[in-house]
Amino acid sequence: MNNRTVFITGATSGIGRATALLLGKNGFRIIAAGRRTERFEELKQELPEGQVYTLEFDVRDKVAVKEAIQSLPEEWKAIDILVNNAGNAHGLSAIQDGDTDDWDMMIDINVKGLLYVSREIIPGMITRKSGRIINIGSIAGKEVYPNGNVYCASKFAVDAISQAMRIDLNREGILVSEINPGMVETEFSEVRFKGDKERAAATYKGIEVLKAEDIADIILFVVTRPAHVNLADIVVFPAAQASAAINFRK
Ligand code: NDP
Ligand code: 8X3
Repeated sequence: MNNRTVFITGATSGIGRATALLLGKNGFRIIAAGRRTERFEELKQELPEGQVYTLEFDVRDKVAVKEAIQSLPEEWKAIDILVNNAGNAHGLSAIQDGDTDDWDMMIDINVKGLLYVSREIIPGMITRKSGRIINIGSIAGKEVYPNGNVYCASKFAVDAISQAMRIDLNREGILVSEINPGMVETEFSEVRFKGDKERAAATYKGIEVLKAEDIADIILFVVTRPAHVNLADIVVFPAAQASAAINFRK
């Protein structure tokens, strides 16, 4: 079952990092991608030697995505599982006040980045007639919430792409799952609020939200199901949350 190779985007932080660690500790070979290379060293130290291969690229740069994936050494080229996790929210404003640079970032990273990485990795899976793709969507891709507009749109796109991938890749023997978390305490809100740690912390104040490790645990469960089982679409909330915008139990 293990000794399979997992490619994880956004492995330098939050959900991606927790997934790299958990899957790595469970014997999977990890290709960890991200931009903050200084964080790769720490990841390497926490996993057995030779179990992690790291790749630096910005998912928005389609040439860099291609070159990085094509640069993988022969023994790392056969990717069994792709976790499309890199992504973030940038800003939280009413549509009429939105910053167009923030909009570009969310669409370029969360939607186009996911597509570029997938486009480069899927052909190898098709040749081997096997593979799993896990797309990290969001409850924001199922329900729109106030001021979430373009972030929600980017995650609705991830939902549509996941459904489309599942159909197109079914005949190729590739299984596609989408995991849609509610609130998870990571660097997500710090990025959304452009480094304002106080505002980020206020998002989770008084609520017990999910941890990155909770999502990693679900990813491990999904990828260790027998080959005839596909968990296609999962929504996961903290117990205190019941929708994207309302019903927080404090
Ligand atoms: P973090 O901010 O902790 O991690 C985001 C990761 O994405 C980082 O590793 C970052 O790496 C990577 N990333 C961001 N931009 C780029 C880029 N341009 N190129 C390459 N990598 C990039 O957030 P989370 O762990 O919370 O987010 C992971 C995923 O989970 C996202 O898709 C997010 O939308 C989704 N999600 C998060 C929820 C939450 O409440 N936290 C809830 C639902 C979904 P680096 O900066 O090193 O490149
Ligand atoms: C992140 C979840 O609801 O904070 O995708 O936007 S939410």
